Amino acid sequence: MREKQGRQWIVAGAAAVGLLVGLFVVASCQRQTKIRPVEKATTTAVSSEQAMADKEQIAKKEQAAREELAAKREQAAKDARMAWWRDARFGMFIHWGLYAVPAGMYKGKRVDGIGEWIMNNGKIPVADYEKYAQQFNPIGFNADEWVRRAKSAGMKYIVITSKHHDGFCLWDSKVTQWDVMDATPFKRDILKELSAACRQHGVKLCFYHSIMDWHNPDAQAPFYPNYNDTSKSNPEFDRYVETYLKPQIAELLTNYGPIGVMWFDGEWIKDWTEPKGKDMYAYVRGLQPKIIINNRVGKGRKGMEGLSESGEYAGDFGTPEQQIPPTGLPGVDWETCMTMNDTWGYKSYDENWKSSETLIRNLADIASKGGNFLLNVGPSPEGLFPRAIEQRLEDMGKWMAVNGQSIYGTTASPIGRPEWGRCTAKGDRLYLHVFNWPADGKLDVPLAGAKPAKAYLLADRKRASLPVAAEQDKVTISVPANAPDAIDSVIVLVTNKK
Ligand code: H79
Repeated sequence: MREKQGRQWIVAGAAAVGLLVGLFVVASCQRQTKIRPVEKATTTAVSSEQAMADKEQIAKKEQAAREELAAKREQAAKDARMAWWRDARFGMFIHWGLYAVPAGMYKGKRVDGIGEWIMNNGKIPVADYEKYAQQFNPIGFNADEWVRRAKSAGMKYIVITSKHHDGFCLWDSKVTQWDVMDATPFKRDILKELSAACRQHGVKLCFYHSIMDWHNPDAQAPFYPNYNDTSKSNPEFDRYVETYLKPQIAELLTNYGPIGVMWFDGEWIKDWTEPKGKDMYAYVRGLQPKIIINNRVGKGRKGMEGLSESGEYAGDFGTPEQQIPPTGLPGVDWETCMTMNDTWGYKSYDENWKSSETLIRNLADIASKGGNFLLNVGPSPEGLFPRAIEQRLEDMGKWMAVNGQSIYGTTASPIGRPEWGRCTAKGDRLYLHVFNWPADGKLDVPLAGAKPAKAYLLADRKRASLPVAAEQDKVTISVPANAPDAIDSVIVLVTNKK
C-alpha cells in the first residue's frame, strides 16, 4: 500500500515536471510570436535575451518541481518507517541499572530527586559508585515475564536503558568493562534475553541510550562532583564519541536484531552539538535504515516540553517528558514519556503512584492529540516489577482488552476536546471516550452537519445500536443509565466519512 502510494507520487511528480516543461515551451513560443513586428536588429537581441530569461525560468520551475517531488518522496518514506509506531500508540519504558541497588539511599540518607540521578545528586565519586556493580545480582529477572506483562497491558514496544547517564551498560559491550557481563556477579546479557523474548512475543525492542556519560573519563566523569555541569567541556569528548559511543551504538544495532527506536537522551551537555546529532542520526540509520530516532539525538528539543524547535533539526519525533501537550500538532509525531510514581529508576520509598484511572485517561488524552504514551517502569534490584506497577499494568491491560481499537492506529480528535472526555478517530469511526457519563442519558457530540450511520458501546459485543439524533451542529446519542466503565467508556460513532 505504502509502496504503491510512493510509486503514484513518482508518476505524479514526473508528470508534473513534464507538464511544466510543456507549458513553458508553449508560453515562450507565444511570446516570440508577439514580438515579431518590432524592428529586425533589436528583435534578434531582444528575443535572445528573452530566450535566456525563459530558459532560466524553466530551469527554476523544474528545480522547484524536483524539490517538491523529493520532499514528497521523503515524506512517503518517513510515513512508511513511522507506520508501526503511529499504530502502536502505547509502549513501555524500562529504566534499569545500578541505581536500582542504592534505590534512592546513599550513606544511610535519602537522596532527593529521580533515582537514576543518584550518582549526580548524591555527589557520589566514580570509584564509590562502581561498588554497586558488585551488588547487582537480579536473580529474579525474567525477560519473558517482563515482555508478557508489557504485552498484556496492551503495550506494543519496549524501550529499555541500554545505558543511562551513569554509563553502566546492560549488555556485553566490547569497548568497556563497565557492563553487566564484566563488572557484576550476574553475568547475563540482559538485552540479549530481552531481544529473544520480544521477538517471541511480537513486541518491538527499542533502546534508550544516554549521550551524557558520567563514568567515561573522556566525557563527564572528570566533572565530579557535578557530572551534569552544562558549562564545562571535555577536550577529549570527540574521542569518546568516535571510539566509545559510536562503537556501542554499532554493537546495539548489530547484535540484537531489528531495533524499533533509538531513544537518545542527555543531549543538553555543552559538548554535544547539532552537527554531531545529525552525524549520529545518519550513523544510526546507516546501521538500521528502518529505525526511528527521537529528537534528543540533536539539539532541537524545547526543554521538557520536548517538541522540536522549528528548523532543520535531526530526529523523527518529539519527546515531551512528564507532561502532555495541551493540543496535538498536525503532522508532528510525538511521544509523552511519564513515570508511574516520581522516579524513573527504582527508589525503595517512592510510593507516590498515579492511579490506574489517571494512567488510562492519560493514554486516551494522548491518543486524542495524536501522540504515543511511553509509560515507565523501574524494576527492583532483584529484577522484579514492584507490585504497584504490576497492578497498574493489569488494570490498563483489562481496559485495553476491551477498548484497544479506540487507541491503536487512531489519529487526533477531529472535534477538539469534548466536555465529557476525549475523542480519537480511525477511518469512518469516531471513538468517544466518555470520562464523565451523562446523568440525563444524552451524550452531545459537537459534530456539525453529520449523518451518523450508527453508534454502539465498544464494550458491547453485540454492538447493539444506540439511538442517535442528528441536529445541525451536534449529534445526540442516547446512552444507558450506567457507564460500562467507571474510568473511560468508549462509544463508537460510525460516521459517513470515509
Ligand atoms: O531518563 C529519564 C531521566 O533520567 C532523564 N530523562 C528521562 C527519560 C532526565 N534527564 N534529565 N532530567 C530527566 C531532568 C533534567 C533536566 C535538565 Fe535540562 C537538564 C535541566 C537542565 C538540564 C532539560 C534539558 C531542560 C533543559 C535541558
